[in-house]
Amino acid sequence: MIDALAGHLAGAASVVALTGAGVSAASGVPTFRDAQTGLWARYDPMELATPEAFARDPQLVWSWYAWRRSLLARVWPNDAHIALAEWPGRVTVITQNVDGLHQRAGSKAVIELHGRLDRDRCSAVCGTRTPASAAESPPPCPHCGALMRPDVVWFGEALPEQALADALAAVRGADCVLSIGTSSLVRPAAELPWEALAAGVPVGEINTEATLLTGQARWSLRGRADQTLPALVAAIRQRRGDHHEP
Ligand code: BV8
Repeated sequence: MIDALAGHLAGAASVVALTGAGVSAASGVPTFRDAQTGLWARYDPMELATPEAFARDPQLVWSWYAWRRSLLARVWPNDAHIALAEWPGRVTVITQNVDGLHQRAGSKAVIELHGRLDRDRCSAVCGTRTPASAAESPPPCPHCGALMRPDVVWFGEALPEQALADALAAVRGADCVLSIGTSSLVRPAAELPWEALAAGVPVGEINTEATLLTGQARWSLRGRADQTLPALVAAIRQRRGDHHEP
């Protein structure tokens, strides 16, 4: 299956990689559905990652993000991020992840659908954004005084308009869309491969488990992204006769 996909990708001028938490798993970043550890084991991320939770208990939500930020401080991009950063040809990464690991691996064309954990933004409407604060409690917005919050998209919140528009244009105009390390459950991100299929763009999936997309994918590789992507890049290079290292 990897050879068939490599054969198509070797001739593809424009590839889109839609990535989820499974791509960062090998870096030690827990996926959203992993059981949370320690103090946070009793909380459901889906409940905490909401504006209602922040309005109800800003300190609790802020502390959860401080814990997640502390985990991120100790992780590095893994071979999946590096394979995408060294992709043989043009690749646009559309990520649901908020960890910034694609950019740290060297990817240049990255569309972030759900924001970034290393940034804060004003919880009111002034739009002020700052680097993530290490304060114990949500600091006041330097501009309007409202509480600052992590600059991520919570459940029930709209995705950044420009990012979503760019993502839709990218998948519709691609020669191939790869859905990598995502359960394909969270919308509207999960709709992007379907938009590609509707535009006649073939879809491949790389995931450790089957998803709702698997039946529609022309190529479905069951495996870890940090092992499958490097093998796929090597197979593409071989097909192209690219023997130089990146
Ligand atoms: C919106 C930032 C509307 C925050 C995140 C009922 C039906 C349909 C939709 C809804 C509904 N009820 C509510 C909704 C909408 C909701 C939604 O989709 N809910 C789902 C769960 C039913 N969506 C929203 O609320 C979105 N907004 O709809 O707004 C609107 C419109 C206009 C105006 C106002 C409002 C906002 C969604 C964004 C939420 N924010 N993150 C934070 O991080 O704290 S989502 C968060 O969870 C992640 O960013 C990620 O996107 C998601 C988890 O998904 P995955 O990345 O796929 O990770 P997951 O753990 O699920 O899967 C990992 C996969 O990898 C697994 O399949 C595993 O097998 C695989 N894997 C593991 N290891 C590896 C691997 N694969 C390869 N290699 C490995 N090594």
